[in-house]
Amino acid sequence: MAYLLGYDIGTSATKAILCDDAGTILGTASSDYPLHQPHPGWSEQEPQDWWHAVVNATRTLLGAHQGINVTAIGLTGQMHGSVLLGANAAASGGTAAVLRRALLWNDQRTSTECDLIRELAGGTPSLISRVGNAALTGFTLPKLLWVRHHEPQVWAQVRHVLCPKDFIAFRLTGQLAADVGDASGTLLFDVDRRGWDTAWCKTLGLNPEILPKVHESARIVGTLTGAAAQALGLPADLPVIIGSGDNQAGAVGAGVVEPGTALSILGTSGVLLAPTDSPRKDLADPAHCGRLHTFCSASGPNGWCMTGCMLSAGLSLRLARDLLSPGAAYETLLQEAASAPAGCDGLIFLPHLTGERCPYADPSARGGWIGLTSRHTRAHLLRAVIEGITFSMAQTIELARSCGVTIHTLRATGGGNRSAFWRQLQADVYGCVLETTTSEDGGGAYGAALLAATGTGVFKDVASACRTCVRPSGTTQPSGKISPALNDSRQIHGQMYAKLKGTWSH
Ligand code: XUL
Repeated sequence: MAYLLGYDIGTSATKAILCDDAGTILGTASSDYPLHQPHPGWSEQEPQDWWHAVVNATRTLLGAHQGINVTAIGLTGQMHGSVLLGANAAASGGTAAVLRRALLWNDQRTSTECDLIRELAGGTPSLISRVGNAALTGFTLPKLLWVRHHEPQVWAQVRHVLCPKDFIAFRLTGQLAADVGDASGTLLFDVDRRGWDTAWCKTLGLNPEILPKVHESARIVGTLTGAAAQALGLPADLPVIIGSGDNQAGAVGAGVVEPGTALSILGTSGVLLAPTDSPRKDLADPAHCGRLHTFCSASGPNGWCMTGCMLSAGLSLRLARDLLSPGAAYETLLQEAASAPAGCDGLIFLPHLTGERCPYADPSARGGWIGLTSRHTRAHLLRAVIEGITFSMAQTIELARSCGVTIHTLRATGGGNRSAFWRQLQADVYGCVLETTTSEDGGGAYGAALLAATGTGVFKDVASACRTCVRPSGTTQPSGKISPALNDSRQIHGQMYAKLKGTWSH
C-alpha cells in the first residue's frame, strides 16, 4: 500500500495530511505562523516560517502514525505570493537565503504597478489575450515591480522568484520548480501554451531566468535532500510532486476536475472554480474587467479552470468572532447566526475587508455593517456577515453564468461549508445543488496527496485518482423558497458597492 503526505501552505497555517492509496485520510496536523500587516493593505509572511511549520506538522503527524512508510509528498499552497531568492540558490541544496518577506495574494499595495502593467501591455484586452488575466494587485508580477521600484537594493540581489509552495519544494529537494497552476497566477505565463511568456518578460525589463522550470502539477520534481529528510524524519530518496495552487489542488481533493460540476471553497478567501476544457479567455472578457481568472488546472495538460476569488470570506467571520465573541467556536457562532431572521431585519454586511478582487476588482473597497439599529442583536450581526459573504459569492457565480458557464452543482469545501445552515443558505441563494464529499476535512492538502499518488504511478491520471478516492457524502437541494426579506437584502447588498465606491478612496 502507498502512503502519501500532502502539505498545504496556507495563510494562517500549514496543514499536513497523511492518506493511503484508497484515499482514506489517516491523520492531519497543522502548525501556524504570523501574518505581518505593517501598513493598511500590506500582507506579508516569512517564507522560513512556512518551512518550520512544515517540519512541525510533519513531526506531529508522523509521531502519531509511527511505522508508516511514506511513499511520496505532494504540495499545494496560497497562490500568487512572491518569494525572492539571491545568488547561488541553485547550488545551495534548498538553504539559500530569502531576500525579504513574501508579499501575499491579499496584499493591495500595487495599484500603481498594475497601471504600469496595463500600459506596457497596451491595455487590459491585450494583456488578457497574452496571459489570460487582467492586472490585479494580488498577482505576482505587480509585487515584483513594486520591489524593483521601492526596494532597489533588494531587487539588485534577486536571482529567483518562487510561489509559496514552490519555496517548500525548493527546501525539500533543492530544485527550483513551479507548476502550471501557480504559474498562471503570476501574469507572466501564457496559459494557452502552458509556458512562461519570455517576450513579455523582456518588455517588462525582467530577466526570464529568474523564473523556475514549470511542470504539470502531478510531476515529480526531485527527492528529499539529506538535510530535509533529517529535519522531517523521512527517508532521503522520497519523491516530491510539485502539486498546484490551493484552489486547483482543492478542486482535485473535491473531485472537481471535469467541466460540469464547479467548486465553492469557503476558507480565508471565498473561491468559485469551474473546470473548462479550453483556456476560455472569453470568460475574462474585458466587459467583465478580468474579474474572473483563467488558470491552468491541476488535472493534466488539457485542463483549465475559471476562477473568481473574494478576498475576505472566512476572514470576515473571523473578524466578527474576534470583535463580538472572542474565542468562540465557529460552530457556536453559526448556530447563533441561524437564530436571527433571514434578511437580518434590514442589516447588511459588506465583506470587502482587505479590498476586493471579485465580484469587484477594487483594492480600495472596504467592508462594514450597514443599516444598524438599536433593535439589532449580536445574532443579527453574525447572520448579516454570513449573508453578506453568500451574496458576494452569488454575484461571482452570476458573473460566471453570464459568461456562459453552467453551474447546477457545486462541491462545497472549506471551513464555512461544514455548516448545514450555511450550505442551505447558499443552495437557496445560488439556486443550485451543493454536494459535500468524504474528503471534506482534507481540502487542498488532500488534493496534493492525490497528485502525489498520480505522480508516482498509483493512478494513471488525476481523474482516475478522483474517481477512486473522492466520494459524495451529502447533498443540499435548493428549497425553492427565498423569503422576501432575504431577497430585499440581496438586492440592497448588490447596490451598496456602487453607492459607496467613491467614498473609499478618501
Ligand atoms: C486565488 C487566491 C486565493 C489564495 C488564498 O487567486 O488568491 O484563493 O490562493 O489561499
